Amino acid sequence: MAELSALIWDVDGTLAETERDGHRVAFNQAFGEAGLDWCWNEEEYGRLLAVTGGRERMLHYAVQRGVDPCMTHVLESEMAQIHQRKNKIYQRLVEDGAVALRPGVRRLLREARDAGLKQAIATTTSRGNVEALLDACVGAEAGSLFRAMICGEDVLAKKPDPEVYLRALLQLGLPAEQCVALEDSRAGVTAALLAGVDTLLVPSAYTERQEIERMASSVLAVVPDLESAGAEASGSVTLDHLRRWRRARCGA
Ligand code: XBP
Ligand code: MG
Repeated sequence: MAELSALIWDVDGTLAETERDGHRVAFNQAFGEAGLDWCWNEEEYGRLLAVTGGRERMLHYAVQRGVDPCMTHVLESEMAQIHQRKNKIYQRLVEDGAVALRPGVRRLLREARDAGLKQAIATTTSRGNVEALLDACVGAEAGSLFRAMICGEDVLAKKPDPEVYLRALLQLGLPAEQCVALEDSRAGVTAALLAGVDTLLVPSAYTERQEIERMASSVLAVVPDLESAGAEASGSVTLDHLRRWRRARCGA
């Protein structure tokens, strides 16, 4: 079977729990500044996460609230402006320490680098948000970790479309069979699997139990976080675990 040569990392929910205390808070502040009476509580935001991409999420919400479809072009430019402001607010929150890397992320990033694996980022979020998160939570080391970074601006279709993964594979110069993706959401797992990349599911605070159960048979394994490889494989998630899960999956 193909050797494991690269890890492809999702960002929001996987590298860090960015949604509840980062993106959601920033959206609400931007709405307030724009004079909108929108306020997304934790529960509602969880439902809205089914729509990937912040701008797309806002448009979806506006249409849900019954905005006149004839006003869509006006709405789109207004949403784009609010979204830009939201990202600025998000980046400030991240700089101020609102989010931290999830358990085990730094360790596995380093283990993969030290073992000579390539690593990439494949995310739906905006590039400035990823850069702010890496600056605040990973620091100067980020430069030595990632060979490729595909963000929301780089694709025509966001997750669950596989485009972000296909582009990451292209930049890594590797076939899907040599890579493992790390994802927290249904949209992310779908995107990775459609690109042919084996996936480890690390559910985040917003991943619903039912969705986890539905995805469990399609992924390499489901672990609560990267410091706990699960009941059958004690300890933290290491490259050895990933290799073992890949072998088990292809029956080798
Ligand atoms: C998560 C997303 C993003 C963020 C908000 O992406 O769907 O839309 O919620 O970021 P992933 P933007 O899990 O692929 O990292 O407002 O920049 O879209
Ligand atoms: Mg995610």
